[in-house]
Amino acid sequence: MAIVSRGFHGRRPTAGHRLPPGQYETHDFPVLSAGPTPRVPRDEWTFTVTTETGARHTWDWARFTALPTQEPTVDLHCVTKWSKFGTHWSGVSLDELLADVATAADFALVHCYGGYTTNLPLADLLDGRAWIAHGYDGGDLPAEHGGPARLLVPHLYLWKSAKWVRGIELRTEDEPGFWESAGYHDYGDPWREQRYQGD
Ligand SMILES: Nc1nc2c(c(=O)[nH]1)N[C@H]1C(S)=C(S)[C@@H](COP(=O)(O)O)O[C@H]1N2
Ligand SMILES: [Mo]
Repeated sequence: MAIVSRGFHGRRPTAGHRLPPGQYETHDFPVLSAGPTPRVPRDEWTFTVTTETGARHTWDWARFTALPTQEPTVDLHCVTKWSKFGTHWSGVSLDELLADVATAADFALVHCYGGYTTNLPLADLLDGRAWIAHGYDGGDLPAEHGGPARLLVPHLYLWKSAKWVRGIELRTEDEPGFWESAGYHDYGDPWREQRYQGD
Protein backbone atom coordinates (compact mmCIF):
# COMPACT_ATOMS: atom_id res chain seq x y z
CA MET A 1 0.00 0.00 0.00
CA ALA A 2 1.33 3.42 -0.88
CA ILE A 3 1.63 5.75 2.05
CA VAL A 4 0.54 9.23 1.03
CA SER A 5 0.28 11.98 3.58
CA ARG A 6 -1.02 15.33 2.42
CA GLY A 7 0.36 16.87 5.58
CA PHE A 8 3.87 15.52 5.08
CA HIS A 9 5.27 18.71 3.61
CA GLY A 10 3.47 20.81 6.15
CA ARG A 11 1.32 22.47 3.48
CA ARG A 12 -2.39 22.75 3.17
CA PRO A 13 -4.00 21.17 0.12
CA THR A 14 -3.59 23.53 -2.79
CA ALA A 15 -6.12 24.39 -5.48
CA GLY A 16 -4.56 21.69 -7.64
CA HIS A 17 -6.18 18.98 -5.56
CA ARG A 18 -9.60 20.32 -6.57
CA LEU A 19 -8.83 21.21 -10.17
CA PRO A 20 -9.66 18.60 -12.81
CA PRO A 21 -7.24 18.21 -15.73
CA GLY A 22 -7.18 21.10 -18.22
CA GLN A 23 -9.18 23.45 -15.97
CA TYR A 24 -8.23 26.80 -14.36
CA GLU A 25 -9.79 28.42 -11.32
CA THR A 26 -11.89 31.56 -11.67
CA HIS A 27 -13.58 33.69 -9.01
CA ASP A 28 -16.11 35.08 -11.50
CA PHE A 29 -19.38 33.35 -12.24
CA PRO A 30 -19.56 33.46 -16.06
CA VAL A 31 -22.98 33.17 -17.70
CA LEU A 32 -23.17 30.64 -20.54
CA SER A 33 -26.48 30.22 -22.33
CA ALA A 34 -27.22 28.94 -25.82
CA GLY A 35 -30.14 31.37 -26.23
CA PRO A 36 -32.01 34.20 -24.55
CA THR A 37 -32.83 33.99 -20.84
CA PRO A 38 -36.42 32.75 -20.42
CA ARG A 39 -38.43 34.73 -17.86
CA VAL A 40 -40.61 32.24 -16.01
CA PRO A 41 -42.89 33.69 -13.29
CA ARG A 42 -42.88 31.51 -10.19
CA ASP A 43 -46.68 31.27 -10.19
CA GLU A 44 -46.53 29.75 -13.69
CA TRP A 45 -43.51 27.52 -13.04
CA THR A 46 -44.00 23.76 -12.82
CA PHE A 47 -41.58 20.86 -12.66
CA THR A 48 -42.70 17.49 -14.05
CA VAL A 49 -41.09 14.06 -13.83
CA THR A 50 -42.37 11.74 -16.56
CA THR A 51 -41.64 8.02 -16.35
CA GLU A 52 -41.15 5.47 -19.13
CA THR A 53 -44.76 4.35 -18.62
CA GLY A 54 -46.07 7.87 -19.11
CA ALA A 55 -46.84 8.53 -15.43
CA ARG A 56 -46.44 12.21 -14.56
CA HIS A 57 -45.46 13.77 -11.23
CA THR A 58 -45.82 17.55 -11.18
CA TRP A 59 -44.81 20.15 -8.58
CA ASP A 60 -45.86 23.77 -8.69
CA TRP A 61 -43.71 26.40 -6.96
CA ALA A 62 -45.54 26.10 -3.63
CA ARG A 63 -45.31 22.30 -3.47
CA PHE A 64 -41.71 22.36 -4.67
CA THR A 65 -40.50 24.93 -2.16
CA ALA A 66 -42.37 23.16 0.67
CA LEU A 67 -40.04 20.17 0.24
CA PRO A 68 -36.99 19.86 2.51
CA THR A 69 -34.19 22.13 1.31
CA GLN A 70 -30.52 21.24 1.32
CA GLU A 71 -27.64 23.70 1.10
CA PRO A 72 -24.86 22.10 -0.91
CA THR A 73 -21.46 23.77 -1.28
CA VAL A 74 -19.87 22.47 -4.46
CA ASP A 75 -17.17 23.09 -7.05
CA LEU A 76 -18.31 23.81 -10.62
CA HIS A 77 -16.41 22.71 -13.73
CA CYS A 78 -17.33 24.14 -17.14
CA VAL A 79 -16.20 22.44 -20.33
CA THR A 80 -14.87 25.85 -21.52
CA LYS A 81 -12.20 25.22 -18.83
CA TRP A 82 -13.15 27.45 -15.92
CA SER A 83 -13.77 25.95 -12.50
CA LYS A 84 -15.33 27.80 -9.59
CA PHE A 85 -14.76 26.45 -6.10
CA GLY A 86 -17.05 26.47 -3.09
CA THR A 87 -20.31 27.72 -4.60
CA HIS A 88 -23.27 27.86 -2.17
CA TRP A 89 -26.71 26.73 -3.30
CA SER A 90 -30.05 25.85 -1.84
CA GLY A 91 -32.30 23.32 -3.45
CA VAL A 92 -34.24 20.11 -3.30
CA SER A 93 -32.38 16.83 -3.67
CA LEU A 94 -33.42 14.65 -6.61
CA ASP A 95 -33.54 11.80 -4.06
CA GLU A 96 -36.43 13.68 -2.46
CA LEU A 97 -38.19 14.44 -5.75
CA LEU A 98 -37.81 10.90 -7.10
CA ALA A 99 -38.59 9.09 -3.83
CA ASP A 100 -42.17 8.24 -4.78
CA VAL A 101 -41.56 7.84 -8.51
CA ALA A 102 -41.80 4.22 -9.64
CA THR A 103 -39.46 3.61 -12.55
CA ALA A 104 -37.27 0.99 -14.16
CA ALA A 105 -35.60 3.56 -16.41
CA ASP A 106 -31.82 3.94 -16.60
CA PHE A 107 -31.64 7.32 -18.32
CA ALA A 108 -32.86 10.86 -17.82
CA LEU A 109 -33.46 13.57 -20.40
CA VAL A 110 -33.75 16.98 -18.77
CA HIS A 111 -36.07 19.56 -20.35
CA CYS A 112 -35.95 23.32 -19.88
CA TYR A 113 -38.03 26.42 -20.47
CA GLY A 114 -36.52 27.75 -23.70
CA GLY A 115 -36.01 24.30 -25.20
CA TYR A 116 -32.54 23.28 -23.96
CA THR A 117 -32.09 19.60 -23.12
CA THR A 118 -29.34 17.46 -21.61
CA ASN A 119 -29.09 13.74 -20.86
CA LEU A 120 -27.48 11.72 -18.11
CA PRO A 121 -27.84 8.34 -16.42
CA LEU A 122 -30.61 8.32 -13.83
CA ALA A 123 -28.10 6.99 -11.27
CA ASP A 124 -26.18 10.27 -11.49
CA LEU A 125 -29.23 12.15 -10.23
CA LEU A 126 -29.37 9.99 -7.07
CA ASP A 127 -27.39 9.41 -3.87
CA GLY A 128 -27.06 13.04 -2.85
CA ARG A 129 -25.33 14.13 -6.04
CA ALA A 130 -27.96 16.31 -7.74
CA TRP A 131 -30.45 19.02 -6.79
CA ILE A 132 -33.09 21.23 -8.31
CA ALA A 133 -31.57 24.46 -7.02
CA HIS A 134 -33.69 27.54 -6.36
CA GLY A 135 -31.22 29.61 -4.36
CA TYR A 136 -27.66 30.80 -4.90
CA ASP A 137 -25.31 32.40 -2.39
CA GLY A 138 -28.01 33.20 0.14
CA GLY A 139 -30.55 34.69 -2.27
CA ASP A 140 -32.93 33.65 -5.00
CA LEU A 141 -31.32 32.05 -8.03
CA PRO A 142 -30.80 34.87 -10.58
CA ALA A 143 -32.54 34.37 -13.93
CA GLU A 144 -29.28 34.41 -15.90
CA HIS A 145 -28.01 31.48 -13.79
CA GLY A 146 -31.22 29.50 -14.30
CA GLY A 147 -33.87 30.93 -11.97
CA PRO A 148 -36.50 30.18 -10.89
CA ALA A 149 -34.75 26.80 -10.66
CA ARG A 150 -32.02 24.77 -12.33
CA LEU A 151 -30.58 21.32 -12.17
CA LEU A 152 -27.30 21.20 -10.22
CA VAL A 153 -25.21 18.12 -10.89
CA PRO A 154 -21.71 19.30 -10.01
CA HIS A 155 -19.82 16.01 -10.50
CA LEU A 156 -20.38 16.38 -14.27
CA TYR A 157 -19.39 19.28 -16.55
CA LEU A 158 -21.68 22.25 -16.03
CA TRP A 159 -23.56 21.90 -19.34
CA LYS A 160 -25.40 19.03 -17.60
CA SER A 161 -26.69 21.48 -14.95
CA ALA A 162 -29.69 22.58 -16.98
CA LYS A 163 -30.93 26.10 -16.26
CA TRP A 164 -34.66 27.02 -16.18
CA VAL A 165 -35.48 23.36 -15.66
CA ARG A 166 -39.05 22.36 -16.47
CA GLY A 167 -38.96 18.59 -16.19
CA ILE A 168 -37.11 15.32 -16.31
CA GLU A 169 -38.11 12.53 -18.67
CA LEU A 170 -37.10 9.07 -17.41
CA ARG A 171 -36.28 6.78 -20.33
CA THR A 172 -35.27 3.19 -20.92
CA GLU A 173 -32.95 4.32 -23.73
CA ASP A 174 -30.39 7.11 -23.72
CA GLU A 175 -31.25 10.13 -25.88
CA PRO A 176 -28.64 12.84 -26.47
CA GLY A 177 -29.49 16.39 -25.42
CA PHE A 178 -28.61 19.74 -27.02
CA TRP A 179 -24.81 19.79 -26.61
CA GLU A 180 -24.50 16.00 -26.66
CA SER A 181 -26.07 16.02 -30.15
CA ALA A 182 -23.53 18.69 -31.16
CA GLY A 183 -20.49 16.57 -30.29
CA TYR A 184 -20.10 16.98 -26.55
CA HIS A 185 -19.41 13.84 -24.54
CA ASP A 186 -22.44 11.75 -23.59
CA TYR A 187 -21.39 11.57 -19.91
CA GLY A 188 -19.03 14.49 -19.24
CA ASP A 189 -16.87 13.54 -16.25
CA PRO A 190 -14.45 16.45 -15.60
CA TRP A 191 -11.96 14.20 -13.80
CA ARG A 192 -11.68 11.97 -16.89
CA GLU A 193 -11.74 15.08 -19.12
CA GLN A 194 -14.71 13.79 -21.11
CA ARG A 195 -15.30 17.01 -23.04
CA TYR A 196 -16.17 15.74 -26.51
CA GLN A 197 -17.27 12.51 -28.17
CA GLY A 198 -14.33 10.12 -28.23
CA ASP A 199 -12.58 11.65 -25.17
N1 LIG B 1 -31.40 25.82 -20.22
C1 LIG B 1 -30.08 25.92 -20.38
N2 LIG B 1 -29.28 25.38 -19.44
C2 LIG B 1 -27.95 25.47 -19.57
C3 LIG B 1 -27.37 26.08 -20.70
C4 LIG B 1 -28.23 26.62 -21.68
O1 LIG B 1 -27.80 27.17 -22.69
N3 LIG B 1 -29.59 26.53 -21.47
N4 LIG B 1 -26.00 26.12 -20.81
C5 LIG B 1 -25.25 25.10 -20.09
C6 LIG B 1 -23.84 25.38 -20.09
S1 LIG B 1 -22.99 25.02 -21.52
C7 LIG B 1 -23.18 25.81 -18.98
S2 LIG B 1 -21.50 25.94 -18.97
C8 LIG B 1 -23.92 26.20 -17.77
C9 LIG B 1 -23.58 27.62 -17.41
O2 LIG B 1 -24.24 27.98 -16.23
P1 LIG B 1 -24.08 29.47 -15.73
O3 LIG B 1 -24.55 30.36 -16.85
O4 LIG B 1 -24.91 29.58 -14.51
O5 LIG B 1 -22.62 29.67 -15.46
O6 LIG B 1 -25.32 26.11 -17.93
C10 LIG B 1 -25.73 24.98 -18.66
N5 LIG B 1 -27.17 24.92 -18.60
MO1 LIG C 1 -20.75 25.16 -21.05
